[in-house]
Amino acid sequence: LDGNLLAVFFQHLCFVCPFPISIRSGVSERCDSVARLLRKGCGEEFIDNPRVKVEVNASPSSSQVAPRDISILLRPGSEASFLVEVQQLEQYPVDLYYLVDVSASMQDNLDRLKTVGMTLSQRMKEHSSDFRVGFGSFVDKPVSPYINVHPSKIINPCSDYEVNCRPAHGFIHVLPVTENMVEFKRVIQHQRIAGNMDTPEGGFDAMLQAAVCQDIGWRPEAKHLLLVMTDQPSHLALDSKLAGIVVPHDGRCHLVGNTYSQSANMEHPTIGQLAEKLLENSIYSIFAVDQMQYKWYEDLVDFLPGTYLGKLLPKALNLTDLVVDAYKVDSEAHRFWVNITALCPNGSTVTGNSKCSNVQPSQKVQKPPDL
Ligand SMILES: [Ca+2]
Repeated sequence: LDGNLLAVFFQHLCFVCPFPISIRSGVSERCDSVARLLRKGCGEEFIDNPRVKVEVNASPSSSQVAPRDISILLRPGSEASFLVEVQQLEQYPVDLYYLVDVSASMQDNLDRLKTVGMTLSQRMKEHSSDFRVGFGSFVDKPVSPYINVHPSKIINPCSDYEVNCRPAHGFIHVLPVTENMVEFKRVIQHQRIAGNMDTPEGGFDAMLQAAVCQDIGWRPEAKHLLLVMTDQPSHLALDSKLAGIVVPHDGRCHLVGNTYSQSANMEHPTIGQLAEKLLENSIYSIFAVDQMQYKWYEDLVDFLPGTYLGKLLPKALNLTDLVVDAYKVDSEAHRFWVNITALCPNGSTVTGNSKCSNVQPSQKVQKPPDL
């Protein structure tokens, strides 16, 4: 849908026998067709037969799509339909948060961002008259073995290369989402690279904070774009055991001042945890990644809803086109066939026609997808 992220939760259902059928067939085979369960010895009265169910979260929505959450219990091969109201807000608000890996190898990209950041903002204003930007940076967990803990290296991790760079950090929220482009430009100009030891960086830690923290300044009615710029894969949950960090991530915001305070205490979030928080907060992630790491992110995006992946050319030459393309793309539902019929304000209801023309900002369009 060409508005905010609509979260539709699907769950496949099967017939279930409530107890293990036989030691030989194993617990996993309790989920099967009726005929097979009977053959395996499960009494008909015990077989659980769940029905297709559509649950709509009716809480009011101030965004362009209502309702925001729909849960569907669906059997393989079955159908369900529901009604979605789409209303174009007059100013089509968009929030774009730059989440930038500022580790040493990103120097070229960071330099480019200093010039391309404003161009990108101007291009986005062609699509939204109410466009705001924010900025945050990340590197990695600031503990050994991810950083060199020699006292001289903690202050300047790049001293061996006679380059002055700053200490590593998990996530620093630098600029809340704002319409003040002068401030945005000033903030980017002041960014400096930081040093750390190992190749993967702490991208997931930073993404989760950017998704859940109120201080980021996401507006409820806006489309939320989280632009992640990096040239390395992210550390995964459990990686940080190497540093003696064994507390699982709790999925919450931990900003003290503008810095992620639990970087050295909590593990990286799991991919599932991150996906849940992105969905909960209606956030579209855009991965702008170096070509060398493209494959790693290609494998990842299937697990993160509403994610767009783009190859970042050297020195971020194509950053503007990449973000504008990502903005235009609608995310897809995998493994489900969705049929959308738009009920237009002019009364047209042609089956399969998903678009209405000449819709005014105050008018609502209803889209009932048959699944
Ligand atoms: Ca690292």
